[in-house]
Amino acid sequence: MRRWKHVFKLDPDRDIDDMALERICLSGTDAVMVGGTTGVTFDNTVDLLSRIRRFEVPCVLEISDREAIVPGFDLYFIPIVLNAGDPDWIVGHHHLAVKDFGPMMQWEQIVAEGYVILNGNSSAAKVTRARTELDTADVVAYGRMAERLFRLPVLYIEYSGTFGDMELVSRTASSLEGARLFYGGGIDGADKARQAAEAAHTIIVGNAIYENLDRALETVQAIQDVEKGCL
Ligand code: 1GP
Repeated sequence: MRRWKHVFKLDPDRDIDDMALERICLSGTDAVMVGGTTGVTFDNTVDLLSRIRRFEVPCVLEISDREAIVPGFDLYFIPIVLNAGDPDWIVGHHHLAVKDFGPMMQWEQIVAEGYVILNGNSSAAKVTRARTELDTADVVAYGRMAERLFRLPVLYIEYSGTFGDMELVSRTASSLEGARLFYGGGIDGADKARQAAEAAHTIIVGNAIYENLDRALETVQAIQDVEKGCL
């Protein structure tokens, strides 16, 4: 996880055919993350996991509903929404999940993510009642809280559905000393992938998979170009 540069995020509530899934899994991405905000069930999560498992790519679950926690993933990412207006998304759902599953949890497989949701129109913002009117100093402060106060290994800046402020992302990443900055939102092709990769440690590509698969796949090569320094 600490070396990932590129991740595809697949939503169990959205259809993807076998050919498209194969292209995603063989793309050279560092990992496939399974997660979504609405309509995620145990059944559609199991189904997607079993299809991804035909390939060798690391496959992780980002948990948004404790009814849809499926065994068999490589890692389990748990969002803690630092700017949620509804405290259930900071500690409430987590408390219930650990109450139910605590004795059987494999803690070494669990990665807590400090989320900051910045697109007020996204489903994630609405569900969590996120306070999205934040400037760079606010987000840098959340980053420091995530890393230094709560010792979280990941800060996830989430603009789901729209391309965000790369200056804000870059300045926040620079303020982190050890945590990784994940960026997701509106990466729809190589150009935005390059911009995001220069600002963040890891970029997440979601919606583009379903909107324009060829362009989504180009984001993998774009990251490899950034890595090689051949922009
Ligand atoms: C969503 O951050 C991811 O959780 C990716 O965002 O769907 O806008 O690519 P997009």
